[in-house]
Amino acid sequence: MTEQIVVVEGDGIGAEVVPAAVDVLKAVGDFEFVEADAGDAVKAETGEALPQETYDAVADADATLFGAAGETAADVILPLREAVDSFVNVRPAKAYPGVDALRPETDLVFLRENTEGVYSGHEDRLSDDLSTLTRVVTTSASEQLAEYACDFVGGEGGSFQIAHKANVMRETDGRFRDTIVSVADKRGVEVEEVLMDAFATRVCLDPTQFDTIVCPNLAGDVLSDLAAGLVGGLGLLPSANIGPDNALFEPVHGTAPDIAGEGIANPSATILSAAMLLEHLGYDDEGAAVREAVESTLAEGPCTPDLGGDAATEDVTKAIINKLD
Ligand code: GGG
Repeated sequence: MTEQIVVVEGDGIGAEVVPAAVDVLKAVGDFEFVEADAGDAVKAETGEALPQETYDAVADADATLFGAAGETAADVILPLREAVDSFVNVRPAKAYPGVDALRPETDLVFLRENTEGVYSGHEDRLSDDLSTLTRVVTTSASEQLAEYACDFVGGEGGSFQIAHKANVMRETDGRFRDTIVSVADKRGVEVEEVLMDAFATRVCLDPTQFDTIVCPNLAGDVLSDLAAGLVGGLGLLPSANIGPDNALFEPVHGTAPDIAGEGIANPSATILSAAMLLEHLGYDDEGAAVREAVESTLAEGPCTPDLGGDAATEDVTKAIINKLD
């Protein structure tokens, strides 16, 4: 059976890094690619940022590769994650040999709650003076994340950290924390609790204190971007939005409007996201080969300007593909 991969470039550098990753996927497998639109440009043209046919295609696909969304992020990314029923956003943040990193010893994976918290979309303008946001935390979503985290660290005898702020948001982060700890306890998995503000400091000072960090939605978004700063930038962080039967893969970075259209965006994050996609579909050898090709290209060059080089997106992509032949 040929798997169907939906490809949504989105805005800005999404239109440069996603085709690069598709070329890499074509080099290692035989997939059916279906292109679908979403984002600022589509909204300007049609009035809606996420056409229903894109939502349906993503929901029905074997997997989706997504680029980036700009001003319409809330109208695109949140519903797309909902389309795959994604309860966790897996964000590895790893320093690679050859890349000038603030903290070369960094090797972390963030497991970010993916549908709730302050990204639940319940915002209201109540008056000229007052806007509100409803923060949603359910036991069921927290349990699903906790079970995934326990499996991720190998089950009984494993361990992970949880970054929360339950000392202030006692009800919402309290429920999140209590549920995660209770599931982990039943599974024989050790949990270290860290207040998320303290985590931000401690991870900068010594990232080796942490390995797998479970976070509420916004904290996972922010803290993984912080970790990107430790390893050499956002051009290096891939992510996987995992649902029970479907998944969507995207670089952690956004549209990068400052360099969009110049052909110099770092494709590594999206190509590493494609490696996660391959592994998700069961192509473990191909996924590992793509990851190794990215790692050796980061070590030997060429590299894009964000990493101190002067190569184009296309040059880096070709170098990665050459290593796969
Ligand atoms: N490729 C991911 C992207 O477009 N990031 C921009 C952004 O605003 N992300 C928010 C989020 O990941 O929840």
